[in-house]
Amino acid sequence: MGRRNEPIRVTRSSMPPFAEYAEMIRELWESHWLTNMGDFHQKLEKELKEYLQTRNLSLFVNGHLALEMAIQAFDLTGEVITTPFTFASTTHAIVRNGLTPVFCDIRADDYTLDFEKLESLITERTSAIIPVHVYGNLCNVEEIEAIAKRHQLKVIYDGAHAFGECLDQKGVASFGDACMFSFHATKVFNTIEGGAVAYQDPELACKINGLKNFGILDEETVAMVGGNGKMNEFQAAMGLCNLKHVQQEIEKRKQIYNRYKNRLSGISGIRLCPENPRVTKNYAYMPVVFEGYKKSRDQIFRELEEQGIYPRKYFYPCVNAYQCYRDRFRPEDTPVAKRISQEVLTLPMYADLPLDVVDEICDCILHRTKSKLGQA
Ligand code: T4K
Repeated sequence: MGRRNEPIRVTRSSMPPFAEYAEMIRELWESHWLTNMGDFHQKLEKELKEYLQTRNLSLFVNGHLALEMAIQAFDLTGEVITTPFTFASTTHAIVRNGLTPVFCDIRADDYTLDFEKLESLITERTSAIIPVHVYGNLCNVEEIEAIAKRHQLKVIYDGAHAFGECLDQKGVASFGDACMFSFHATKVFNTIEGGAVAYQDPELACKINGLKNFGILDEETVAMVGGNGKMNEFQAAMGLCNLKHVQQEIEKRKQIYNRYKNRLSGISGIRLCPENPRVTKNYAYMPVVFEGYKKSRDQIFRELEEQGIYPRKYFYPCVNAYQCYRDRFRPEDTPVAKRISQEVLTLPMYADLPLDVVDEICDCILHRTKSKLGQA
């Protein structure tokens, strides 16, 4: 199989029909109101509260600042327990708040924080737990929150991958003290860049909304040392357009997922995430773990690359192996996360990915190819 003209990447942004977006942003030329919680911002916040089943939600310019400022809003101190099997953002948000991350290992089946190892990491300095619904695999919220309650800890979920998911029909935003969502271009629902934090305590509204706007409460009152985390009107307009199509996009992703599942499940050495019948999935990612398979993860990565197909090694390396954290943490302390990061490949997944390309990817994984290894 030769290299294709158009590369197939791990994902491709969902976009509304151009005319829909153009029509919506025409209003901005008329109003000249481009940012600072304008009409589109307010409308999107309202629509997302409904979609995500939450009473309290604040939009942000990106998911990272939503998490960073949510952490700030809770006035946490000392240590925060989190997972090393995630994107850089989760840990950086903790560290940039002056807090110490404590890494808990992950579960070997769904790669979420291992609640059975959680309690032994709690000290008198621990103030919160920040688990990640990684790939849209929901954490065991019941176990985590029972432990948090026993030790009076806050729980802030990194729900960057969990947009629109439900557990027993209950929106994922309803768990923990807060949940962050990412609306980055690569996510199931995007506002180009963007994010939000949903939270339970309505009293936090003033603080969270203040922090994202320099701590300004009104024209003459600056009550907090805030930053600038505001989503602009072009982003909000993109969100309003994309939200109309998101359910359809998720349906299409489901078809892709099912095709991968049909082709790759039941093969020795290939492991797909288990399906939780309680969870309504969004099919954000297609992670596959190669453990003792005839070809290694890196071999498959190279073979796909030779065909112009670019999966990603999300999340390799683990955060506790990053250069910037090397002096402080050891990946050996979280052996499951370390192993999974070396075995996992996230395959291309987006609504318009053609099924014949899915077949091509599966053929490449399942069969020997003629390419010479190591030449990619
Ligand atoms: N927590 C978790 C668990 C996260 O995964 C993330 C973000 C965050 C927090 C922080 O949320 P944000 O602040 O980002 O809202 C990408 C995304 O940039 C990042 O949002 C995401 N996680 C992470 C898992 O993936 P990269 O560095 O891998 O992106 P990049 O530029 O290599 O893009 C990947 C592929 O996506 C490209 O090969 C093609 C496609 N793509 C990319 C862009 C930028 C598009 O189709 N359109 C685009 O505009 O980080």
